[in-house]
Amino acid sequence: MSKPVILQVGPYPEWDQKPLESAFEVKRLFEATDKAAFLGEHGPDVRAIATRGELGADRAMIAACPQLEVISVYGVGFDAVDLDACRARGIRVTNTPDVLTQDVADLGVAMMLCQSRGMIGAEGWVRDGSWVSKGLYPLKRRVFGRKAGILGLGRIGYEVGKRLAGFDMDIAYTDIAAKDYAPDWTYLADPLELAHHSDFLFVTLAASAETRHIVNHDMIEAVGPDGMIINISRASNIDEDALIAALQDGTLGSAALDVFEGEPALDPRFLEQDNVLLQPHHASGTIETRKAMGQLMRDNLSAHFAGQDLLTPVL
Ligand code: 8YV
Repeated sequence: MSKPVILQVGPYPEWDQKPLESAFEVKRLFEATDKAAFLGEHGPDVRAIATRGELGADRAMIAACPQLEVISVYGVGFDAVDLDACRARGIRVTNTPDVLTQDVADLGVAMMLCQSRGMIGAEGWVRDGSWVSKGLYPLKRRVFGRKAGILGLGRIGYEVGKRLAGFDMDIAYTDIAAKDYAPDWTYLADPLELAHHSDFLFVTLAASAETRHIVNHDMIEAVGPDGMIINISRASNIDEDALIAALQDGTLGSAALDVFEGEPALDPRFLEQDNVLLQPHHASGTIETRKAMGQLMRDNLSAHFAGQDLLTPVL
């Protein structure tokens, strides 16, 4: 029996590539120089798309695959998949929630600690001989006991909060409603109020058209010159121009970012700022988690083609 044809949007580690290719006939879109021509040639045969969180599947890609049945996202975020186009054609969508939650939360908290304590600069201080020639490293800001805000108390936000509780932080959060699983933390319905509360504002909400630029100029100003914004969600949740301007003029103390508009080609103005920690969208990037994500991404495809229930359906 012939294998189902799938369109692979971006590369995966070798440990995913091999089993994917043994189960499916894989068309590697990411290797094509002329993507439109590639889609024109192979799209008519494609029954599934295997993609990544930040790459998704846009309307044109979906339209180029008239036999498309399912899109499997390697990642929890599915904001880059055109869900309306999928709904209109009854195309199923899956993602990889849960398996990455802990690692994403770990990196967010690590970014806060790293940036607040100036660890990147401190490393340079040792390596370039400043410790010997200039003496003590400049003093930085404490983390423990300060105020944290979590914008979006979903799975990842909750795990961030659990870690922050270990630093005796005063934790508040915003979500569409108060969460009964977070009785010790303060619920603030208004994101602006949350920003005023926060020395450290974690952006952990799932991105959508509705959340675009939810962290706007007013929110950034409210976090303030002693505050930090940590983004481990999607760049679109923050008005990046307003963020850069605030980092430049000191309206905002600092930021720690794992996601960027147009990544990996980020706005070059970020590179001129030493009050921002820049990370290459790797919050889920541990071997353990990426293996689990790859397995779940493939298991969803296999379940679909075996006529079984999808393990982690979005649509
Ligand atoms: C990426 C992510 O999928 O989970 C998400 O939504 O954006 C990430 O986990 C990962 O970087 C692999 O591309």
